[in-house]
Amino acid sequence: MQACLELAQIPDHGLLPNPRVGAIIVYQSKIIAEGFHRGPGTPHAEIAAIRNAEKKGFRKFSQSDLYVNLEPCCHLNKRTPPCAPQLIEKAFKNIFIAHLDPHPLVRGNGRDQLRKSGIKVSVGLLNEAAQDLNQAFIKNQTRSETYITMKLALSFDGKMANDSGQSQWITSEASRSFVHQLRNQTTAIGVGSRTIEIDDPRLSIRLRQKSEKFSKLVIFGRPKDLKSKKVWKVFGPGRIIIWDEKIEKLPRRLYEDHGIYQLLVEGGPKLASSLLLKGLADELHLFYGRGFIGGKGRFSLGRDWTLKSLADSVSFQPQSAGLIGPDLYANGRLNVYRYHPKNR
Ligand code: AOF
Ligand code: ZN
Repeated sequence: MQACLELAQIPDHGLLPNPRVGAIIVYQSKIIAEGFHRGPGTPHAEIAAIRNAEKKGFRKFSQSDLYVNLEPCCHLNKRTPPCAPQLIEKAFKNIFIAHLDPHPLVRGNGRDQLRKSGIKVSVGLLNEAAQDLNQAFIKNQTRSETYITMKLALSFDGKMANDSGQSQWITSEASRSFVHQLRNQTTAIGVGSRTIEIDDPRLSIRLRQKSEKFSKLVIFGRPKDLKSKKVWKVFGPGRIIIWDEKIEKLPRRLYEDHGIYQLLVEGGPKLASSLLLKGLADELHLFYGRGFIGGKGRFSLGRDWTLKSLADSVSFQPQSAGLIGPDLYANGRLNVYRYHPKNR
């Protein structure tokens, strides 16, 4: 199953609304073929593995086991035909699944179809690790809400700009190019209107193919003179969403009204502070530049918070940390989403 999780992570672009899935076929204790999902409209991992096996002339599926990190799908009227019937046709001996699919039309139905055909199905190998891999998909499917990640570029003493408002550049070119990889994973980018007014960023995604270059942009508040800003040229009116409602409604409204599966918020301090304090940010990407910039901290994170004690701190669960160029990078989660259906 660990091999499935590794395969699932091969694509360097986001797959949403689809999950990351890897599959392997094992015959007589040997891996015969591997497969992984490359995104909406392309074959699911199990089918990719079967095709790869067939390409090698392999036919003994009924004496083989299949490992896949997500329950095989069984629902219709979507981009690709359901996988469960195709696995039944191959009559696998055993199928090992990490966790059930939280999609409302699956939720154990795929597993039940497979079992009815006589295939032995076991659910639960590396369950938690597999769910960690698909946090956005699980939040989308179980709550109908957008998964919200946040990138913060901070000086080493935790400021997002110096007291005169200068923020370009607190982190190095290496970190800024890594941010393009983060943008490549997401459905939409979010910024505060002050960032648009003052920094006038392009917010483009260097790594994407031309045809799918631009995702959506959510601007918090109404920036002055938007039509003269670079993002107006990059995204165009059809892809810009102006958010001026209560921030608490953000995850549901972005998901239901705008089809945004994942939002990457890129500052500034007021917006970031409010998303953090209200528990709306699900995941953090922290970049600490190596400079101490001092001052009063007009643009430090949480400047307007009035937390009574240290016990009230907003804290996250670190997942990874290291150096990117000269900068310190840490990634962590504030919210964890799990699909553990009862009686299933
Ligand atoms: C799997 N293996 O590799 C994926 C699954 O529109 P479609 O046809 O791509 O179907 C998308 C749904 O299928 C998705 O929401 C999820 O429930 C399931 N995705 N299932 O067994 C895969 N990508
Ligand atoms: Zn499928």
